[in-house]
Amino acid sequence: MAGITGYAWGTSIKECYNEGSIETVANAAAGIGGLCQTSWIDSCYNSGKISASRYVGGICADLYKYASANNCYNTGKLYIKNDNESQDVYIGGITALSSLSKSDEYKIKNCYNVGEITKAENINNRTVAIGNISGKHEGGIIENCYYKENEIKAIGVNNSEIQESSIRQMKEKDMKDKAMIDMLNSDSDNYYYDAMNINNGYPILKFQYKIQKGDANGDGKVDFKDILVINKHRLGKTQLTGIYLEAADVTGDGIADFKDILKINKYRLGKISSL
Ligand SMILES: [Ca+2]
Ligand SMILES: [Ca+2]
Repeated sequence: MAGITGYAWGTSIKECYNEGSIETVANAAAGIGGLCQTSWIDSCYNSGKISASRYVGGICADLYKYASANNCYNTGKLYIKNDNESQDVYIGGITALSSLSKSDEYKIKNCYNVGEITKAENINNRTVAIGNISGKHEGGIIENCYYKENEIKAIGVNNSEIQESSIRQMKEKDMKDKAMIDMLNSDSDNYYYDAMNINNGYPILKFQYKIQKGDANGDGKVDFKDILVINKHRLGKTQLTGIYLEAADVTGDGIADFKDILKINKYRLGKISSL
């Protein structure tokens, strides 16, 4: 059972999210995909509470073979509820289980977990594999992933050659820092700073970013700093691109120039009420 699909095979899942609670007595539950094989999961997040009896993953329950999870994050609480002492249980901030083919295409990459992970009730003698990224990792590459510091390991049971030190534990304030965005965007630009505080200050994905006209520096406010960055752009000292250029262009003529500065200044001084 999962927020988007129970079983994914030969599928690309992109820019999907789950914000609802999924609490089931079934074996497995995940925010995005249950069993994911020969599938590419990109730019997805879960913020809902997830619970099942054996396998719980923030993004996937089982990421298997020719599969990848890139640019995904979990902020939802994850837990197992299982009274059957003969059953092993697995929880992972990104995936409960991972066993990936070793290749550049199939990796867990640029992901983070800040969701609370709680241990199973009635643990007793069974295997309980709990990890901030993967509950049990059997093989394949995990790179450039992060989690908020807690007492739980990066990988619960690690049967692969992956070094856990390659997954970084961070303090909450560092994960909310602008520098975190550059770290997650090591080879892409999928994350943005949460200027509007829609994700408690943690990095958000590109498709979540809501553009506010005039906010050319993306700090959630329209003020003199935006005029400064547009002026620098106008003079060729720095270049505004993408959503920042779009935000700067309040006149809607496709460029950011002195006319935009004048309009933002009028707005700033209360002479016009909107941009
Ligand atoms: Ca601004
Ligand atoms: Ca313009």
